[in-house]
Formats: sequence, structure tokens, C-alpha cells
Amino acid sequence: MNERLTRRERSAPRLFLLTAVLLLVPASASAAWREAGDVRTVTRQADGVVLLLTSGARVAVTFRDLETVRVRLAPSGRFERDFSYAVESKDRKTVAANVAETPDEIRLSSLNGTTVVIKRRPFLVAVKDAEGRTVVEDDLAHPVVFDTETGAVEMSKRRAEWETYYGLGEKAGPTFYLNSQRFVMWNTDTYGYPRGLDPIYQSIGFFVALRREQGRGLAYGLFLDNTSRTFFDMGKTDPSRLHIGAAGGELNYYVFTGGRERAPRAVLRDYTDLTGRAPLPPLWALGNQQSRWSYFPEARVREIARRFRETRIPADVIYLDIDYMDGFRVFTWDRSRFPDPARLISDLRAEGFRVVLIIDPGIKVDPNYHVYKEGQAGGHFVKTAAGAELHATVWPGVCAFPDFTDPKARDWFGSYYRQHLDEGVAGFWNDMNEPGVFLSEETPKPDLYHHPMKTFPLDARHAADGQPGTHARYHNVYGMQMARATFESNRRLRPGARPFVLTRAGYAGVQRYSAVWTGDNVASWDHLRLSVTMLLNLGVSGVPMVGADVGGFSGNPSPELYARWLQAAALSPFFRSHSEQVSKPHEPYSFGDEFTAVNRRTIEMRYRLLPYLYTVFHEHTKTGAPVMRPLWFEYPSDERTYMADDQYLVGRDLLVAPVVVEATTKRRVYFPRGDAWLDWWTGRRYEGGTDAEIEAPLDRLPLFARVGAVIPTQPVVQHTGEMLKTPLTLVAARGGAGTSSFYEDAGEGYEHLRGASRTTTAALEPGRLRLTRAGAYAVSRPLAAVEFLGVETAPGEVRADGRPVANPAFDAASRRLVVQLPAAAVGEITGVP
Ligand code: MIG
Repeated sequence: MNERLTRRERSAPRLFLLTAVLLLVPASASAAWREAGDVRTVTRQADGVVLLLTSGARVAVTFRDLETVRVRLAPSGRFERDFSYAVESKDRKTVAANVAETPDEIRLSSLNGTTVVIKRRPFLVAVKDAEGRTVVEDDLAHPVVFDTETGAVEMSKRRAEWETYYGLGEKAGPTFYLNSQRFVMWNTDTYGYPRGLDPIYQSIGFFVALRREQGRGLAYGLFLDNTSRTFFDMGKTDPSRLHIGAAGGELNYYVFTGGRERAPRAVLRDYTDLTGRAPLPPLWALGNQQSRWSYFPEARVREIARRFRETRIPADVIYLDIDYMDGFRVFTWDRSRFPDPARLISDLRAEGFRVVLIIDPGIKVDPNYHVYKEGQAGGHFVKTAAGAELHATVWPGVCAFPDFTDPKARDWFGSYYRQHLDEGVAGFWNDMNEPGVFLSEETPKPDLYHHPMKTFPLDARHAADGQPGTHARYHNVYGMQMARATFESNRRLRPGARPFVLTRAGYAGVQRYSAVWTGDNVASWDHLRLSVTMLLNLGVSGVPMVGADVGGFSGNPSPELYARWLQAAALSPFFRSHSEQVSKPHEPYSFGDEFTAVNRRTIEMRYRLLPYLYTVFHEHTKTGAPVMRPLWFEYPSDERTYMADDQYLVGRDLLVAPVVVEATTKRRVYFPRGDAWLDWWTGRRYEGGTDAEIEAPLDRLPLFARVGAVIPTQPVVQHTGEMLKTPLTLVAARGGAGTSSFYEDAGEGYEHLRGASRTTTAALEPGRLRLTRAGAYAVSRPLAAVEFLGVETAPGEVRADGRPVANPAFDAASRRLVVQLPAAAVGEITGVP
């Protein structure tokens, strides 16, 4: 605790200076830089070419997909085994490349016209789209270089000054877009990180570039797949280029051209085709989640559950943080605090609550602790350079750490989840897996965010799935491999249920295993704003299930800040309130009666929209599109969307404009060009390409539906277990034509992969709505009503399948016409004004 207080008291500028000095040390350590040189020999292969350069480096330039180019450069001239933690293992596609050589160039093209032009002297790569436009190209003045002493490797890509960049995973940058900033990938436990601090917990070296040319938005994506420390200088040092490099290993990167369209959607599709998509989460994980460091003992946990139900605030999940354990030993319980966990969990379950447990990587060194003993006997712990068991201090005291890069250690660690699964635990939360460890008394101070001793020594050894190497090389995948161990063991041990895993650290591809939260944020208005851009950037980095601690982890939000944060997060993918030990209560009912009502309304809104949110998650599994989307993702031709950092889309059809400024009850909203929008609450119409001042009283989240969309909703339920019993209501945003569809399945298990799902397509036209259903999902939820939004005048006769509907309810103030439907499945509604 002491450490924390001192840190908070320190002045920010000094901290930044010290941090900067620390980060510079490795860069200036040595210098034996060498240029990659000219192309000496060319070897053709089916999907591209392998080049030998005059420096001795070897390069493979291949098509990974029709619109994805891969460049792999081994400074040593020898490629390593082609293995990646980021790439989802599945059958490689065979993508044929057409190769043409001239004295100056080598040209590769894929079937649909994507082309790579390789200059021979010196070796330079330019990628062109099917229309012949340059996607991205090496900077003539800065060819690829590598350092023969340190193993570092760097490249530079030319950048158009007006190009903007997004993604790079979890970044707390000063602005939403990444332009003119320099980022480092090195997973770090950064309690209370101020805006601008970098790196933090995750390492995802993928970004999306966007620029407007001839009236259209052109996107591309670039992913550097290198697990060692990497950097991305997005024009900070030199505005004319992107400067990207790694501390060691191969320069191994992919360019996603976005196809002929050059659409962000296509870039994300191809990036997630490579690194995988998040599986459909269990429905309960989309519910409201309540956490705290920590709820204990058992009576307190029961009280939390009871209070939610008493106050009629919907919730699905309660988290148990580190204090449930016996002396912080993972896979144990403190029996004085939790005498009968299985009983507690089943009682909570009867009230509609699931329990998620935190599981940290550190295993207490204690000869009487079975997990330690078995881990030691099995040789599952990370070793020092000298081959001894690596020890470092975390919550339990001195710990050993499973080598999650070793498949045997993953299986071994994973097997302990069985006990908790048998107790009925629903999901697991992996923390401290950067890995983060504590500084000891003897560690040289000051205690900086990026103190090198807050993780394993760089020369510690990892098995790395058959490619053994140092911690310097595998640090950034440690957390992701822990989440993988958790996910895979849950899949194996409880095959009928969808795992739920939450991780703090990760690497590209983490979405295949886990949800991600943005770590130890702060109860401030600025952090509320920051959470929006952080989640958006994570989403376009391929990770859909993301959230920030609502209300801020560190510190105490005012009731107003908590209420506004809850609203801003209510439609974010992963929705959880969490706060640190010393903070005041952060439950939505703990800010006084007036705010309990406000917060209830917010959470009810999320539950109303769960059928829609679930549909958007399903869309992610098919296309890789984020759930929470920046405006530019759908409107790349509208350059006003490029800087929109305090509004977001959920799926394609909902626009959210949270209030992120203190003491305000209105805000300006920008409506992207190309669609018109209806105010969710008033039904008022706003044209695309315009701004408007929107009323936002304390109990209201500014929310808009895209004209032409049909959005599935349900009545308020107290938890997702009640959903299947409730009928659906469709909200049809009238005033233009459009087709939407929504997805339903059991919300759990894997029957949906065997056809047990249903997709309903809704075609909205002036005066008419048509519904068609496809799929064999048996537990069909009836459709109770359609709410037409944006109706200005009272209707004449509304008909369902030709028969008049009794008493459609029209409310002029909210421009809503509610049409109750008969029990039989309706195919067509007509007569809507
Ligand atoms: O050293 O488990 O980010 O969410 O409550 C702090 C206690 C360890 C850090 C996590 C936070 C969690 C806390 N953990």
C-alpha cells in the first residue's frame, strides 16, 4: 500500500522523465546497424518468392490470402520454424502468386490483382491494391536495417501526412488516433496509469491506417508479429514515415490491403482470419457484472446479491478477488471466510448470479502446498538463466511461476480448474500476468511504472512450444498463454459450456481465449473519456469483448461520475464495475436513492438491448468486426468520423454519445454522413452529416438508431436466466428502407454450431415491415410487439398478415407506434404511417 501512496504523490512530469530515461537505455546500448542491402537471388515458390540479400539476410514475400501480403525477413539468413502465438492454427490456404521479374523489380500478384512490387537495389517493398493504388511502401531513404550485435531489426513505411492510425491494442494515448505518437509493446502492470503512459498491459502490434483520397476513405492494416519488445513510431520522430522495429527476432509482418474497397471491414476480416476471432460468449457474460477487491466473507457476497435483487437492479455476475484464497494460494479457499463455496455458489445461482474467480500466475513457494509441490515435481515453473526455479514476490509472498509457454505446463495448470468448475464457478479472471511482480526491499528505487524488476529477468528461460528462448523474447505472450491455459482447460473439463476468461495481459490473438479489461484505471472524468478511445482501439485490434472498470478502479467517483460512466459503458461489450480495496462502495445502489434510480435505468437499458448485443457478438464471429465500433469503421468516407472520440457505434445500427463531461446535461452529437438517425428516446430524426445539440439529463444516455434498422429488444429482466421466458420486441427505425437480421440461440453451449440457432431477417420499407425466419432453433421466443420509432402521425389501420391489429398504441411525444402482435408468427406488418 505504501508503494502506491508514494507513487500517487509523485509529480507526473518527473515520472515521465524517469520513465523515458529508463526506456532509452536499451536503445543506446550498442550499434552495429547494417542495411538489408540489394536482392542477390530470387527463388520462386507457389505463393511468392524467397530472396537472398547482399547483407546475408533472407526475405520471404508471400500472399497469405488474396488481399494479405506477408513479409518475413531473417537478418541471419536462416528462417526459424514458422510458428506464431498470434496466428490461429488452422489449415493454411494455398494462395497462388503470379511472379514477374525485370532487371529492376520483382512483381508478385494475387488472383484478384493485389500486387507487391519489390525493388532490387536496394531491397524495398511496395504493396498495391487491385486498382493500382499504393497501399503502403518502404521509405526509399530508410531501408530495412538490423543490428548484428543486439539482433534488433527496423523498417520504415512512408506515410501520407493526412493519414490517421488506430488500434495497436490497448493504448492510453493522448488522442484516439495514434498519429505522431510513439508506442512500445512491453506488457506492464501500471496501477493508476495516467493518460499518455506507455506501454501498459497488452501487446497487439496491429494497426489500421485510414486516409481520404478522391472522396473515399482508404484503409489498410499492418501487423508486426514479433513477441519481443517492439516499437511503433507513428510519425512522431519523422512525420513522413512510420518507423517500426523489434528488439530481436525476425521482421515478420502482414499487410492487409482491404481489397478493392479498401474498407476497414475487410481489413478486420482478414486480420481476424489470421489471428482468430472471439468465440460467442455465454449470454450471461453480457449481463451486468459486479466486482470489488474484495467481497468477503461469504455473508458479504450474499448481501451484494441480495441488494441487487432488492433494489431491482439487474445483474448476472459477482467477482471474487484475491481475498477468497487461503493466503493467496491459487486453487484454494480461505475456509474461515468461505466455509462451503459450492453451497454459496449454488445458492447464488438460484438467484440468477454466476461467480467468477480471480486466478493469478504466482504459485506460493510452500512445501506444504500441493500446487507448488506438483508444479515443482513436474518441472512446470519458469527457470532462471542458470536453470534454477525462478522466484519472485507477489501477493502470496515468494512465488514460482508456471511456464505458460510450455504446453505441458498449460495442461498441468489447467487441470486445477476442475475443482472450481465442480464447485460451480462460472468463469475465471487472470490478473498479474504481464507478468507483474513486486519490488523487493533491496531493489534499487525509485519505484517507476516501468521499473525493469517489476517482471521476470530478461534472461529467464521459456519452453515456448518447442522454440525455447528468453523472457525478453516471450514476455509479451506470457499473459495470453495463461489465458489460453484457462480457456483450453475449461473447454476440456466442461465441454458443454462456453468458457468465460478475463485477462489483463495479452498479445495479438488474445481474443481467441479471453475478454480483456483495461486494468487499473482511475475514477476521473478524463479516465472516463479515455476508456471510450481505449475500448475502440482494442476493438479495431481484433478484440471484441472489452471493458473498463466502471467508475474507475482507483479513487472514488462522485455519484455523478459513476452514473455517467455506467451510461457510457452500458452498451460496451464487457460491462463490469470494479474498484480497489481502499475505495468507497462502487455498487450502482451505493450512491444514494436518486442515483440508484438513475443507475437502475441505465442497467435496464442494457438488458433491454441484450438480444441486439448478442447479435453483434455473433456478427463478430463471422466477420471479425468489433462490437463497439468507431464511427469511421462504418463511415470511412466521412472524414469527420476520423476524430470522433467521444461517440461510438454498437454494431451498425446504434450510435451512442455518452456524456463524459462533468455537470452537463446536453452535448453535441455528430451524425455520420450516409445514414439518418432517430433519437431512441424522442424518435426525432437527425440527418447524416450534421451536428445537433442533444438533451442529456442525468438519467439519460444519448442513443440513436439508424434509420432503416430493426433492433431486437426485450422487456427488462433481472438476469439473463430470465430471458428465454420473455418475448421479444422489435424496434423499427422508420423513415427509410433497410434490411437487418438478428440472431438467437440457447446463449450457452455449442448446439448452435450444429444448427440450433435462428436468424430473423427484417426488411423495412415505407409503410411495411416483413419478417422471415431461418434456422432450427427450437426454443423460439415469441415476438410480442413491434415498436415503430419515428412515427409522426397516428396510424389508420395497421395490419399483421392482412388482419387488422387491435389498438396500436401511438405516442406522439416519443414518436412511437407500438403494435402488439398475435401469438402466431407474423410475416408482414402493413399500414404503418
Ligand atoms: O496488485 O487482485 O488490476 O483489478 O483488483 C493488484 C487485486 C492486483 C490488480 C488488478 C485489479 C485487482 C487487484 N490486482
